[in-house]
Amino acid sequence: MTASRPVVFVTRKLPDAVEDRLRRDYEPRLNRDDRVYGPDQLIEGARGAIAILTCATDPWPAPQIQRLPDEVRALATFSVGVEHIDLGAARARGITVTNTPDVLTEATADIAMLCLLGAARRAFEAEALIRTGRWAGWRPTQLLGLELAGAVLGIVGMGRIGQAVARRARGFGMHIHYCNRRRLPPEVEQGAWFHHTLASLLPQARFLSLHCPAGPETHQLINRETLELLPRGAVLVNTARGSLIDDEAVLDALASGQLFAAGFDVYAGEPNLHPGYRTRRNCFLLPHLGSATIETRNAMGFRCLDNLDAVLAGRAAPDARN
Ligand code: 8YV
Repeated sequence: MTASRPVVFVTRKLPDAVEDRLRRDYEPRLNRDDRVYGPDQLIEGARGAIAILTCATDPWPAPQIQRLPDEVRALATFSVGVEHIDLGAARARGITVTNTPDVLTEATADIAMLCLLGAARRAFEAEALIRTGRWAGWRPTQLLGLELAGAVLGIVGMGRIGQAVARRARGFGMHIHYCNRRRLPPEVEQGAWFHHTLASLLPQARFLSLHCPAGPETHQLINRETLELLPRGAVLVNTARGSLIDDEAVLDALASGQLFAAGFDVYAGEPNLHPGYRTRRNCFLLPHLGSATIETRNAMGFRCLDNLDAVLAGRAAPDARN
């Protein structure tokens, strides 16, 4: 007779290799159709489960966490961001929350560069010219963009992903300025120019890339006032979270030329982004692909499982956040 294995509720469809490991070690309750569950379905799915493997698309505010069955001991999120989970409420229920740092750094930094290049070199307009059959041939003045080499890239939030973007941007000949809670040691800073405040960084940044976590402190930190501090014709990149920017203000800046272009991978209210973006030509828009490589999504899943293994074995979870 085989001992019954712990039930793990998995809220979204995960890569095959991750689901295989789940089947090997647990009794997984999988989401085969990848439907986004509502609050009641999330609670229903958690019945009898000892752990939940969740995603940033599932909100876990305090009232929702309070409804969870008593047996739930771990909530592992398949994301580095944890703003969708009330960490304090989980702690109060004795539920360990874990995330997936490190493993998605390089993939997300690649997408930031794609957004930077896509915006600076007008990739949307260029693709559309070809796909709509309107390209009449090469012209000396066709779709002129902005040069990265020699320009300043301002990085807001110089954590793991911000640093990985800085490494890439240096390879493109960019000068790095950054704003962070604290100054980095020289060997990490690599000559980057530190700014104590956003107000000091923005006037320097022809290109600006956001890499700070979402939260009350960073809510709409890019707004009408801060956009005015950028040099005219700047490029804004956001691969962090949509809540960092005021969409109306950004759309006005894109229309007035205060922003030359924007490159976004994340949006407030995903997937229902502000409709104004869909019709603006000077935007390069991706559907939240930051960590979307085969290697990274597998590694994120394994990282979640390493954390669940630890909590369920009574060990400290490597990525406990609460
Ligand atoms: C995730 C992300 O893929 O890790 C994060 O915080 O933004 C993405 O890499 C996404 O949030 C799905 O959980």
